[in-house]
Amino acid sequence: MKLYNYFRSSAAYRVRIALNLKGLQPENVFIHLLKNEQQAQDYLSVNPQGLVPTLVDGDEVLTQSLAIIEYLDETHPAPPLLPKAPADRARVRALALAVACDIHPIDNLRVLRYITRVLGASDEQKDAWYEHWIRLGFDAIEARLASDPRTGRFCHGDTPTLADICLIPQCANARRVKMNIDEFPTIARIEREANALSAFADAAPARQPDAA
Ligand SMILES: N[C@@H](CCC(=O)N[C@@H](CS)C(=O)NCC(=O)O)C(=O)O
Repeated sequence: MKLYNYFRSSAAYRVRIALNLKGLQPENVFIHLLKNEQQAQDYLSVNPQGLVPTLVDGDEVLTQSLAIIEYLDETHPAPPLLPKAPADRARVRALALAVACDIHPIDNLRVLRYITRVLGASDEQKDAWYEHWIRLGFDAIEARLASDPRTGRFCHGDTPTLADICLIPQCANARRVKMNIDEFPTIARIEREANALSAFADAAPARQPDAA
Protein backbone atom coordinates (compact mmCIF):
# COMPACT_ATOMS: atom_id res chain seq x y z
CA MET A 1 0.00 0.00 0.00
CA LYS A 2 1.03 3.57 -0.66
CA LEU A 3 -0.34 6.55 1.30
CA TYR A 4 -0.21 10.06 -0.15
CA ASN A 5 0.19 11.87 3.11
CA TYR A 6 0.95 15.23 4.73
CA PHE A 7 1.78 15.52 8.41
CA ARG A 8 -0.61 18.38 9.11
CA SER A 9 -3.54 17.03 7.12
CA SER A 10 -6.21 15.95 9.56
CA ALA A 11 -7.91 13.84 6.89
CA ALA A 12 -4.62 11.97 6.36
CA TYR A 13 -4.22 11.78 10.16
CA ARG A 14 -7.54 9.88 10.31
CA VAL A 15 -6.24 7.34 7.83
CA ARG A 16 -2.91 7.05 9.68
CA ILE A 17 -4.81 6.18 12.89
CA ALA A 18 -6.93 3.57 11.10
CA LEU A 19 -3.85 2.02 9.48
CA ASN A 20 -2.11 1.87 12.88
CA LEU A 21 -5.15 0.29 14.54
CA LYS A 22 -5.15 -2.34 11.79
CA GLY A 23 -1.40 -2.88 12.07
CA LEU A 24 -0.77 -1.79 8.48
CA GLN A 25 2.30 0.17 7.37
CA PRO A 26 2.04 1.59 3.87
CA GLU A 27 4.84 3.34 2.04
CA ASN A 28 4.47 7.13 2.37
CA VAL A 29 4.49 9.65 -0.45
CA PHE A 30 4.56 13.10 1.08
CA ILE A 31 2.54 15.86 -0.58
CA HIS A 32 3.52 19.25 0.85
CA LEU A 33 0.30 21.23 0.89
CA LEU A 34 1.85 24.64 1.63
CA LYS A 35 4.08 24.12 -1.43
CA ASN A 36 0.94 23.30 -3.45
CA GLU A 37 2.20 19.85 -4.37
CA GLN A 38 -1.46 18.73 -4.25
CA GLN A 39 -1.97 20.77 -7.43
CA ALA A 40 0.99 19.26 -9.31
CA GLN A 41 -0.03 17.39 -12.44
CA ASP A 42 1.59 14.18 -11.17
CA TYR A 43 -0.61 14.18 -8.08
CA LEU A 44 -3.76 15.34 -9.90
CA SER A 45 -3.40 12.29 -12.14
CA VAL A 46 -3.66 10.18 -8.96
CA ASN A 47 -6.36 12.26 -7.24
CA PRO A 48 -8.06 14.85 -9.47
CA GLN A 49 -9.54 16.52 -6.37
CA GLY A 50 -6.07 17.70 -5.39
CA LEU A 51 -6.63 16.71 -1.76
CA VAL A 52 -4.84 14.31 0.57
CA PRO A 53 -5.07 11.54 1.57
CA THR A 54 -5.05 9.01 -1.26
CA LEU A 55 -4.38 5.36 -0.53
CA VAL A 56 -3.20 3.04 -3.29
CA ASP A 57 -3.76 -0.64 -2.62
CA GLY A 58 -2.56 -2.72 -5.55
CA ASP A 59 -4.56 -1.48 -8.54
CA GLU A 60 -7.07 0.39 -6.39
CA VAL A 61 -6.72 4.14 -5.99
CA LEU A 62 -8.83 5.16 -2.99
CA THR A 63 -9.72 8.72 -2.05
CA GLN A 64 -11.80 10.39 0.70
CA SER A 65 -10.61 9.49 4.18
CA LEU A 66 -13.90 7.99 5.38
CA ALA A 67 -14.24 5.82 2.29
CA ILE A 68 -10.62 4.71 2.74
CA ILE A 69 -11.18 3.88 6.41
CA GLU A 70 -14.34 1.88 5.69
CA TYR A 71 -12.44 0.05 2.93
CA LEU A 72 -9.68 -0.81 5.40
CA ASP A 73 -12.29 -1.95 7.91
CA GLU A 74 -13.89 -4.23 5.31
CA THR A 75 -10.61 -5.65 4.02
CA HIS A 76 -8.99 -5.96 7.47
CA PRO A 77 -11.90 -6.54 9.87
CA ALA A 78 -9.90 -6.75 13.12
CA PRO A 79 -10.23 -4.68 15.19
CA PRO A 80 -13.61 -3.39 13.95
CA LEU A 81 -13.96 0.37 13.61
CA LEU A 82 -17.77 0.32 13.57
CA PRO A 83 -20.12 -1.36 16.05
CA LYS A 84 -22.44 -4.14 14.83
CA ALA A 85 -25.99 -2.87 15.48
CA PRO A 86 -27.40 -0.58 12.76
CA ALA A 87 -28.43 2.15 15.22
CA ASP A 88 -24.98 2.12 16.82
CA ARG A 89 -23.29 2.23 13.41
CA ALA A 90 -25.47 5.22 12.54
CA ARG A 91 -24.48 6.94 15.79
CA VAL A 92 -20.77 6.43 15.17
CA ARG A 93 -21.08 7.58 11.56
CA ALA A 94 -23.08 10.64 12.63
CA LEU A 95 -20.34 11.66 15.10
CA ALA A 96 -17.69 11.08 12.44
CA LEU A 97 -19.61 13.07 9.84
CA ALA A 98 -20.22 15.92 12.28
CA VAL A 99 -16.46 16.43 12.06
CA ALA A 100 -15.71 15.31 8.52
CA CYS A 101 -18.62 17.06 6.77
CA ASP A 102 -19.61 19.91 9.05
CA ILE A 103 -16.37 21.19 10.61
CA HIS A 104 -13.32 20.15 8.65
CA PRO A 105 -14.22 21.21 5.06
CA ILE A 106 -15.03 24.80 6.07
CA ASP A 107 -11.59 25.16 7.69
CA ASN A 108 -9.64 23.49 4.89
CA LEU A 109 -6.53 25.17 3.46
CA ARG A 110 -8.16 26.07 0.15
CA VAL A 111 -11.12 27.68 1.96
CA LEU A 112 -8.81 29.66 4.28
CA ARG A 113 -6.80 30.78 1.25
CA TYR A 114 -9.99 31.88 -0.48
CA ILE A 115 -11.25 33.94 2.43
CA THR A 116 -7.86 35.64 2.87
CA ARG A 117 -6.61 35.96 -0.72
CA VAL A 118 -9.88 36.49 -2.58
CA LEU A 119 -12.22 37.94 0.04
CA GLY A 120 -9.48 39.87 1.84
CA ALA A 121 -9.94 38.51 5.38
CA SER A 122 -7.12 39.37 7.79
CA ASP A 123 -5.20 36.70 9.71
CA GLU A 124 -7.28 37.55 12.81
CA GLN A 125 -10.50 37.11 10.86
CA LYS A 126 -9.22 33.86 9.39
CA ASP A 127 -8.39 32.52 12.88
CA ALA A 128 -11.80 33.63 14.18
CA TRP A 129 -13.46 31.81 11.26
CA TYR A 130 -11.44 28.67 11.96
CA GLU A 131 -12.30 28.65 15.65
CA HIS A 132 -15.96 29.53 15.07
CA TRP A 133 -16.68 26.40 13.04
CA ILE A 134 -14.81 24.11 15.40
CA ARG A 135 -16.62 25.57 18.41
CA LEU A 136 -20.05 25.24 16.77
CA GLY A 137 -19.32 21.62 15.89
CA PHE A 138 -17.71 20.71 19.22
CA ASP A 139 -20.61 22.21 21.21
CA ALA A 140 -22.98 19.81 19.46
CA ILE A 141 -20.64 16.81 19.63
CA GLU A 142 -20.01 17.44 23.32
CA ALA A 143 -23.76 17.60 24.01
CA ARG A 144 -24.31 14.38 22.14
CA LEU A 145 -21.46 12.52 23.82
CA ALA A 146 -22.26 13.77 27.32
CA SER A 147 -25.93 12.82 27.16
CA ASP A 148 -25.71 9.31 25.72
CA PRO A 149 -24.92 6.26 27.87
CA ARG A 150 -23.32 4.60 24.85
CA THR A 151 -20.40 6.99 25.27
CA GLY A 152 -17.72 5.08 27.13
CA ARG A 153 -13.97 5.46 27.36
CA PHE A 154 -14.28 6.45 23.71
CA CYS A 155 -17.04 8.07 21.66
CA HIS A 156 -18.90 4.78 21.46
CA GLY A 157 -18.13 2.21 24.10
CA ASP A 158 -14.70 1.30 25.32
CA THR A 159 -12.84 0.74 22.06
CA PRO A 160 -11.95 3.26 19.36
CA THR A 161 -14.26 3.69 16.40
CA LEU A 162 -14.51 5.82 13.30
CA ALA A 163 -15.90 8.59 15.52
CA ASP A 164 -12.69 8.83 17.58
CA ILE A 165 -10.63 8.56 14.41
CA CYS A 166 -12.30 11.77 13.17
CA LEU A 167 -12.53 13.57 16.50
CA ILE A 168 -8.89 13.34 17.63
CA PRO A 169 -7.35 14.98 14.53
CA GLN A 170 -9.95 17.74 14.81
CA CYS A 171 -8.86 18.27 18.43
CA ALA A 172 -5.30 18.65 17.16
CA ASN A 173 -6.50 21.32 14.72
CA ALA A 174 -8.31 23.10 17.55
CA ARG A 175 -5.12 23.08 19.64
CA ARG A 176 -3.18 24.57 16.75
CA VAL A 177 -5.34 27.70 17.04
CA LYS A 178 -4.96 27.61 20.83
CA MET A 179 -8.53 26.57 21.62
CA ASN A 180 -9.01 25.22 25.12
CA ILE A 181 -10.33 21.69 24.63
CA ASP A 182 -11.14 21.49 28.36
CA GLU A 183 -14.19 23.64 27.59
CA PHE A 184 -15.55 20.40 26.11
CA PRO A 185 -15.00 17.98 29.01
CA THR A 186 -16.15 14.75 27.38
CA ILE A 187 -14.19 15.47 24.20
CA ALA A 188 -11.12 16.34 26.30
CA ARG A 189 -11.42 13.11 28.27
CA ILE A 190 -11.78 11.00 25.11
CA GLU A 191 -8.82 12.81 23.54
CA ARG A 192 -6.68 11.82 26.54
CA GLU A 193 -7.86 8.19 26.34
CA ALA A 194 -7.16 8.01 22.62
CA ASN A 195 -3.75 9.64 22.75
CA ALA A 196 -2.71 7.10 25.40
CA LEU A 197 -2.92 4.47 22.63
CA SER A 198 0.10 4.14 20.35
CA ALA A 199 -2.15 3.87 17.27
CA PHE A 200 -3.31 7.44 17.91
CA ALA A 201 -0.11 8.86 19.37
CA ASP A 202 2.06 7.56 16.52
CA ALA A 203 -0.27 9.11 13.95
CA ALA A 204 0.09 12.62 15.41
CA PRO A 205 1.44 15.32 13.08
CA ALA A 206 4.59 15.97 15.14
CA ARG A 207 5.59 12.31 14.86
CA GLN A 208 5.51 12.18 11.07
CA PRO A 209 8.73 12.06 9.06
CA ASP A 210 7.70 15.09 6.97
CA ALA A 211 6.89 17.25 10.04
CA ALA A 212 8.50 20.63 9.49
N1 LIG B 1 -13.21 15.01 2.45
C1 LIG B 1 -11.81 14.79 2.22
C2 LIG B 1 -11.04 16.01 2.63
C3 LIG B 1 -9.60 15.94 2.21
C4 LIG B 1 -8.95 17.28 2.48
O1 LIG B 1 -9.63 18.32 2.52
N2 LIG B 1 -7.62 17.29 2.63
C5 LIG B 1 -6.94 18.52 2.90
C6 LIG B 1 -5.93 18.35 4.01
S1 LIG B 1 -6.74 17.92 5.52
C7 LIG B 1 -6.22 18.98 1.65
O2 LIG B 1 -5.66 18.16 0.93
N3 LIG B 1 -6.21 20.29 1.40
C8 LIG B 1 -5.51 20.83 0.29
C9 LIG B 1 -6.02 22.19 -0.08
O3 LIG B 1 -6.92 22.70 0.58
O4 LIG B 1 -5.49 22.73 -1.04
C10 LIG B 1 -11.34 13.56 2.98
O5 LIG B 1 -11.93 13.25 4.02
O6 LIG B 1 -10.37 12.89 2.56
